[in-house]
Amino acid sequence: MDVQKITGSLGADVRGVDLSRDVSDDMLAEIRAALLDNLVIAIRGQDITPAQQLAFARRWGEIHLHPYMEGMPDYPEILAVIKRPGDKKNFGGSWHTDQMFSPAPAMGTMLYAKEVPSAGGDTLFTNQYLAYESLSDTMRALASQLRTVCVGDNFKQSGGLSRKQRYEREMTEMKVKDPGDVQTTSVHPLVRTHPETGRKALYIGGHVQRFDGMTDEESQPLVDFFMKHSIRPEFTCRVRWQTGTLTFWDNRCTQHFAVNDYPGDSRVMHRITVCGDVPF
Ligand code: AKG
Repeated sequence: MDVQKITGSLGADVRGVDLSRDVSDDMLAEIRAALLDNLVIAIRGQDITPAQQLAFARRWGEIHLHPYMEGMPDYPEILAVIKRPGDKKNFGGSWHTDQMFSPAPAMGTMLYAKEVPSAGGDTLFTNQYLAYESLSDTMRALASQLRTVCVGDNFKQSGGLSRKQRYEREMTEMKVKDPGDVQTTSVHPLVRTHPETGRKALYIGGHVQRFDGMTDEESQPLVDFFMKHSIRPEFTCRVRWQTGTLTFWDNRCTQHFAVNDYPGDSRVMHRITVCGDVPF
């Protein structure tokens, strides 16, 4: 397996892996090491079916079902992330970490590129260990005391419309559902400890509405500071897709952002999220 870093902060291109074949335990351990070292790995040159992607994802844990989005008809565990020329909504087009509104958010996400625009459509990632470590001692101490209230459906920011109502107007092919009884508001520590590496990371993203025990007004300037800090350019990398790239990212120590810079073009990805732990 060949691993080439994308930037000095995070991200690596991985070659020499064939996910259409059985992945041995040794190979899986190498992939895990590459993920934990680089936080985001772009496994290049794959040609896999939905069943093969699902089999690979299951090696990492249970599959997390998206409470708001319908999966593919034959593979409910796989969400087709589709953007067509007329679509207003760019799924993932703000900085976030996946399913932060869940009590046990997704550990990792794998996105497999089926169709990519002729130019653009990259995904940006940012390293949240660096975001935490680069705070002053005083700010780190403050951050360690804060807990975020994370919501799946931020009515306030969306003119009173539900996520389902908004998405139905703004997307043509992605199918939205109501979450029903699934919990979509959760409180998490602003600083979390990665359960595998033991390192501390800032845990913030677009689902954060406010800090627990504080008003919206009190929270907003601090939320804005932590968001702005967490996406400083020197913490980031950019994954450029090719058809057949499978990018796997660790949601416990990163945020990501899908860039919408391909007007008139289409982009189709197959997405699977793996369940994670309750952040601590
Ligand atoms: C997500 O799957 O959570 C996204 O944000 C999509 C990222 C992308 O399409 O590049």
